[in-house]
Amino acid sequence: MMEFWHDPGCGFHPASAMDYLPAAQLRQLQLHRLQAVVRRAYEHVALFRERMDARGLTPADIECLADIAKIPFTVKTDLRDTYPFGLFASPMSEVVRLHASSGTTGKPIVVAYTQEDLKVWASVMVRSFAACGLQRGDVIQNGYGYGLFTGGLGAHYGAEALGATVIPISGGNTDRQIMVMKDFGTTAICCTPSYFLRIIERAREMGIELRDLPLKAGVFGAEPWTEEMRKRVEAESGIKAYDIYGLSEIIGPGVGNECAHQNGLHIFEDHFYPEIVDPETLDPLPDGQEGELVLTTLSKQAMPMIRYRTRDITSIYAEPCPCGRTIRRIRRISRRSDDMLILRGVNVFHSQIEEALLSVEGTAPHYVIVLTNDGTMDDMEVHVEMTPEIFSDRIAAVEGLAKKISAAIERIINIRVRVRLVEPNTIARSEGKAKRVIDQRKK
Ligand code: DLL
Repeated sequence: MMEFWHDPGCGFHPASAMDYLPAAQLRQLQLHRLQAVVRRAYEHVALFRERMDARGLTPADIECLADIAKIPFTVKTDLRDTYPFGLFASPMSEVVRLHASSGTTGKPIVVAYTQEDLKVWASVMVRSFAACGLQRGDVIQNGYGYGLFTGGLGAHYGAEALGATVIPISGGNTDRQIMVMKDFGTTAICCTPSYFLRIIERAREMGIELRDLPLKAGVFGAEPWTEEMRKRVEAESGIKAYDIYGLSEIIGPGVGNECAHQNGLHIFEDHFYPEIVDPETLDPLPDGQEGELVLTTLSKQAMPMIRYRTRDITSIYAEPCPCGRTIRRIRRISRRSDDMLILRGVNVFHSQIEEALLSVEGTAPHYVIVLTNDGTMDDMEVHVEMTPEIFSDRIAAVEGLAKKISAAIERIINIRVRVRLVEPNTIARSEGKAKRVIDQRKK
């Protein structure tokens, strides 16, 4: 194990030794934990036991990792249908924290943690921060919302466990974020990528150059963002922008994180077992092939999730990462299977629009997709903000820009959509997850 102590890239912390386990040892650990978690869920969660019984399965049938494919999936509606506590596998006397995620409609979903679950969560957040090169001595400004959302407290306890100095500022109040960043010597910020764009923009208005501050890294997640967005963020702020992934149902932030190579997110596989399945047939897909990410919590006590369908679309990288971590990577999640819009028979994802418009110079990375329906057919208009420079330019330049964006979108999705350039600062800024689609279709 000695080599773990000398890895130059990972900002070493003892918890991250698990990132480098030899593959055979990791698989053995995963199997052992899978068997235990399946037993726990079978014994304590009625819905899971009934589904296993219906297939004639018992926990003893899980003899190797591949046997996971025999187990039924869990989906978001299972959490709604058993609201609030129906999937808990621990008595309330052992549950020390609840979080909830609102989703778009109806009742929220509720998730639970035992003391041990919170320790695991802090440890995977430590490993996430370490993968971003952060360590004791760093000053981490936590702009994720504190409260029922998992982002705030998840990043908070992870940053403390790392030994960094945490500033629990939560989201919003952008002027104060910038003042604190400057006065407290923030070296890393955690928030959604869309909120960081707002910070960049506001800092500029205030005459503050982010690149002149000690800020060196951003730990951005909770919503899809593209490689083009990363390039913009890094170029405009002078920091390294890392991608962090997670979801409430599994633990919150810290399911996976990028390392210094910024090429895929390492999944903390000793706690979260990833599979990729075809979202239509639900058949398992081999490494390298794109499909829906399915996650199983290997150590969760209060609320084990077995084969949870995330709806997030990605693939598992088959190749090892040059950083030396043996835990596998997933490609960045740029879309969800339920984010898909069907326009004139063509499947369109927000990420494709973002990728196209950010490839054109003179656009600000602020956009919304407006869906309309004239009674016969769905239509889409993309509203994109101009940069102040372009806005003050000649009409011809503005028209040329709209054409360029439209052509860039057409190159990617093969259909022409209307592009409307709007004045700087007219598209609503988010403090958390950005709302990219405005649906004005008559239902
Ligand atoms: O967003 C947890 C989180 C907080 C992750 C802070 C990262 C940072 P939920 O609110 O339950 O949990 O939303 C989970 O958000 O299924 C994805 O669709 C999306 N998501 C989260 N991280 C990323 C990311 C938190 N890095 C849902 N890239 C997930 C793309 C992401 N999508």
